[in-house]
Amino acid sequence: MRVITNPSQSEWKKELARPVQKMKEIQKIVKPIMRKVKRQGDKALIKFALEYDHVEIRDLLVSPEEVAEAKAKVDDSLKAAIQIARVNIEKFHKAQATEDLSMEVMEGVTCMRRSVAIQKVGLYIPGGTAPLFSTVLMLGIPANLAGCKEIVLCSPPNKEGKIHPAIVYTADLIGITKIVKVGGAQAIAAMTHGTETVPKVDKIFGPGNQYVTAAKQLATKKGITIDMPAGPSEVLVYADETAIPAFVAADLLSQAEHGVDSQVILVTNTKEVAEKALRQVEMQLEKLPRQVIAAKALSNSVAVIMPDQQQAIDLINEYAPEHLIIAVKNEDEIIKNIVNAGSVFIGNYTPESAGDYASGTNHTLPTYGYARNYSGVSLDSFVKKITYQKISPRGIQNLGPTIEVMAGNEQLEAHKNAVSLRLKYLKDNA
Ligand code: HSO
Ligand code: ZN
Repeated sequence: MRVITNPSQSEWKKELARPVQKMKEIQKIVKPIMRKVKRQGDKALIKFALEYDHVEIRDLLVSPEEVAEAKAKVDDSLKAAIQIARVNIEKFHKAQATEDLSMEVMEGVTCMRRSVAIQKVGLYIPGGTAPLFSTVLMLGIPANLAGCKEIVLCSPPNKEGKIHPAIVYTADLIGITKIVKVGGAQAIAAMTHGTETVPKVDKIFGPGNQYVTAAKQLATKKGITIDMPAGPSEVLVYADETAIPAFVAADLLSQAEHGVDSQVILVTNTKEVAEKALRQVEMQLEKLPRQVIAAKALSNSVAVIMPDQQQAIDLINEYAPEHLIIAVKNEDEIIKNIVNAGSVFIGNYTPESAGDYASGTNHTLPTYGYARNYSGVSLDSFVKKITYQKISPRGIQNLGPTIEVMAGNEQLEAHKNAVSLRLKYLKDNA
């Protein structure tokens, strides 16, 4: 990890630059995949499984027998942990529901707003070295709570042609019945265009590698929305002498172990705080099974010594971290001034892992600086809000003249007529 001291504001962008994403080149690979899936449906998915996952898939859909097999493979301690996480995530997301709105804004003019579920959603769950069954909870639970009519989950098959048992178990637990053995860009293509097995969806959620990200971007050109633009995961820890160096290091490493392109940033008020934490990083890194990945991520990462608190806050807001851990004495003061962050973890006893798994907040969060203008996934991500209005005869008499004046001034005569005809009708039939 590089260490820099008190960089001037003009240097922040360069010093905290995120790893570049070569999206254009990746899209060149992904476009033909999208096209093939559109044309050949399931046949293309089976072909890509052979080519990329090196496995022959006969049935793309996970069968009830496979669900039972997965259930038997997940041990009881994991089942109990998933249950606790599930309850917390359900509680916090259920509380996010907003009341439907109905009000008479002026006599006879009633406006309403109602949340309606996005009808068909697709959840992508990566497999590979770290099968993220926790993401099944983070996406599946709010989709259920919102009342989405169709939920399809896609995840890549392993060498035995199976999705990781914990992913299948978790999906089944929360009532997802359409679990499909397809990964990578081809999974996103399937949910974009629809195949015999995979329904075409309205919105696609979930993390993934650069191919998945590129495919999700292409999906948006086909009228489908996505949870948010994705980049590699990241954490920024702001620590002072009240922080416990071993905890700071563990938090940095928990993010670093996600992938070689993860980025971790440490901001401290003094050189001593930074040195103590970095010493701990070295010690803990040695013992990690994923130390090669974490070490590579640390090489993209930086510790910033920033004695001035206001400057530190400005730097955090400019970087807009996906995860922000605050381990400083005047935490309330800092938090009040944070305006760009995906999710904030407060105090020495709040590791990012809590939010990653089980505290109740969602772990699908804006990366790559998108915390400036995006929220993390929540119940809201699975609904859209429809507005309604109903105007009575008295209401149109009250509001009509206002509309007539505005329409007339925009020189939109037909708009004006839509009111004038009604007002005349009411007058004639009074
Ligand atoms: N830190 C990841 C989420 C995750 N961590 C899942 C472990 N499992 C992105 O927020
Ligand atoms: Zn994580």
